[in-house]
Amino acid sequence: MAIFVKGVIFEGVDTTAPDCWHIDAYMARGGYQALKKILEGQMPQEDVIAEVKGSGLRGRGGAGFPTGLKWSFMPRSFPGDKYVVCNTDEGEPGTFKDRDILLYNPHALIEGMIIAGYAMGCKAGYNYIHGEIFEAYELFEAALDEARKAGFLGQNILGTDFSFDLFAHHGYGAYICGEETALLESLEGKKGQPRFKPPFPASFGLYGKPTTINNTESFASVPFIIRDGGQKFLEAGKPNNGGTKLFSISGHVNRPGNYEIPLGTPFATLLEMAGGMKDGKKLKAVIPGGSSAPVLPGDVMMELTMDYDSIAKAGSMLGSGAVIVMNEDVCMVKALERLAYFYHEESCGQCTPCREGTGWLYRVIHRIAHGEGREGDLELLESVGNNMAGRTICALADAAVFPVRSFTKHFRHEFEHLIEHKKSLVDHKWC
Ligand code: L3W
Ligand code: SF4
Repeated sequence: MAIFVKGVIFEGVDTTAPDCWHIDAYMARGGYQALKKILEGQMPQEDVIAEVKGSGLRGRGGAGFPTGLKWSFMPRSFPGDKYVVCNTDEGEPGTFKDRDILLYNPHALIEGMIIAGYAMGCKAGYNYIHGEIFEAYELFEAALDEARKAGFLGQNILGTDFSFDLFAHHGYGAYICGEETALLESLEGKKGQPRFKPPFPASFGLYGKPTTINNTESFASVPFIIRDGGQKFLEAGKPNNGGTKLFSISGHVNRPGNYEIPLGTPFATLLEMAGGMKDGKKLKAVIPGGSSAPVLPGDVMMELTMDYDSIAKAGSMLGSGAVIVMNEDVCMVKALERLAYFYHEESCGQCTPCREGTGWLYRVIHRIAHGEGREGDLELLESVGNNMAGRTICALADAAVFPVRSFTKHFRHEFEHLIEHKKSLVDHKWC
């Protein structure tokens, strides 16, 4: 995958060099200076959190929740253990950015997690890594060894009284383990099923202790924020949308891959960076933030900038930054069928509306896609969706409903045509 290097994580990283992930290469790029700055300069914990707050960094895993605010939820005077956990359980269809951080710049994540541990008074951290990315897992373990040998992990880091250790944990390949509380259950060795929230992990997390969970990209952005200042990070993006962000572009573009660009960059520019539309075909639709984000018509996307507020205003979500580009040949019914199958397959089954509803959605969309749709099926989809969204323990049910609502809203004529004529409006040989 190509990585277009422009942002705070991949600036100066030569991803074609086999040794780019090593600690020496990282330190030559200014790595671990942020950690030295806070430990040697004895920067108070609250100042570190204030710097992260000031950066405008918003969670890069999907929800876009302000990272500094989340850090400030951790109880300061809690007498027992507290934990910091990284969510590298990247499983959202379209998303493939976090594995590249592990493969090409793992020390940025390690340094970010150590700084987080310091700021929130934690002695241990875990990185929960998706169960199907073996090379990235092994490489991250090797990077942890390097950090330990260099004295950045372990007891009395850099001769101070701050001690912190970090462990990698290989997940099990289930999408639902990327939901933060399911991840915690899985990390504890239990079945990976979401817990009811509240309480949030900040008060009841790993082993029932205060825990902060952030996405890989969020942690990996922290060294830059501490070293160069939150203000500089903020200015790299736009107000309320600080910094640069990794976008994973897939679909009908000439150069799919990860692109790290300032938040607020026009979608048209990003598309151009990715080499434009493959075979000169027309842009039909874009899912701007991973499969859970509502789909938008191509002409709407061409007017938007890639940031949380712009995409939300248009009725979708920036999510994890997974941009799925679809050309004029895509049958939107078939595309939705594939997504519906995914959520049906990945529902953990705890909540009846999700367990049964995802199956209903899939079966109805499947029959429409296969020329067996019935009059009233679109209304049925709407009704099933209304009985799922907002009625379950976690957001997976909502995530299954959003694509159904948006596909049937923006591309209704394709569904109606298939139901009426038992034939797709477009040739869908791509699927
Ligand atoms: C303490 C409060 N903590 C909120 C914390 C909460 C969490 C964060 C955001 O879903 C989305 C989902 C997917 N006291 C708090 C509090 N928090 N209020 O803030 O919380 P929330 O519930 O808004 O989001 P979430 O459950 O983390 C994540 C969407 O992301 N998504 C999924 C992407 C998947 C991947 C992947 O596979 N790697 O990225 C994409 O769009 O649908 O809506 O930490 O504890 N009062
Ligand atoms: Fe499990 Fe679905 Fe309920 Fe989430 S909404 S807890 S995935 S059944």
